[in-house]
Amino acid sequence: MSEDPYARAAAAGAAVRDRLGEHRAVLVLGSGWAQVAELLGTVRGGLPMHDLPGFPAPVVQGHSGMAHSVDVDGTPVLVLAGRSHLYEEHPVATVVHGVRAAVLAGCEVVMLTNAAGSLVEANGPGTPVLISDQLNLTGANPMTGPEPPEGYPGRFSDLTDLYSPRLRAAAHAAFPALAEGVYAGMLGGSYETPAEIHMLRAMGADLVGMSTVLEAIAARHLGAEVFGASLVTNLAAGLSATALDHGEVLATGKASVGRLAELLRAVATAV
Ligand code: 8IG
Repeated sequence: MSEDPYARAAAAGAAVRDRLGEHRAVLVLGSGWAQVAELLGTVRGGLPMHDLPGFPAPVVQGHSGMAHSVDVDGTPVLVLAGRSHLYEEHPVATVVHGVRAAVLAGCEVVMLTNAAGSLVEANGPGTPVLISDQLNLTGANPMTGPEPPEGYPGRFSDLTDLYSPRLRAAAHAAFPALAEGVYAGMLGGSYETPAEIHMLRAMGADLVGMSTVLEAIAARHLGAEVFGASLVTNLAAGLSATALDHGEVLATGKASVGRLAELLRAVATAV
């Protein structure tokens, strides 16, 4: 396998086209969004992601992320259920590999979803929040390393309007009351202290999590239109008077699955 992450992603993209066909959009499902997959549309096919070149072998035995081809109201969408994180000590090129592969396979839209903590009390557990912009506080960036090879855009991508105003408008048209916020992407490995949440609030963050920001940068670099949404599963550290009840979170998540699917369908059909 090539040392060049773009060649690796192109090879994975070719394998996706070969085995699952062509797709207009890729949807990365974060935790809390898994049950949404079956409500999106008609599943045409699927395979374990680690069958494709460049994807890491499953960490837990027999527990690999799946790539599915789903027809969403006539729009073919590649659904990636599972992702790699920096806190697992995956290199940044591995973290963004799925998104790069999908874009190089022809996906013009990248839809990123995640579970996140909320810094806004009004957006409690179970609330879907549209990502309007991001703070990449991971300390990593997919555009570091060797210059992108011949035929790819240069590294200093313009990240103004990183999250597509057009797709945000489509989401708001379908759900006028939908909350919107800035997502702070952390390296993770632990949650934050209350002091760190206080800092993030002063920096303009509304959401906090451990994914998405690197994938968004890599997708934009390759010219894709980016959409992002978080499902709030907890209020960030120091904001909740009571300790979080996990059962309650799961119940709220379950109750919102239908709305989450409707939201993604609205965006997918705007592609
Ligand atoms: I779910 O409160 C979820 N993921 N960093 N902080 C960070 N990541 C998260 C949180 C949170 N909740």
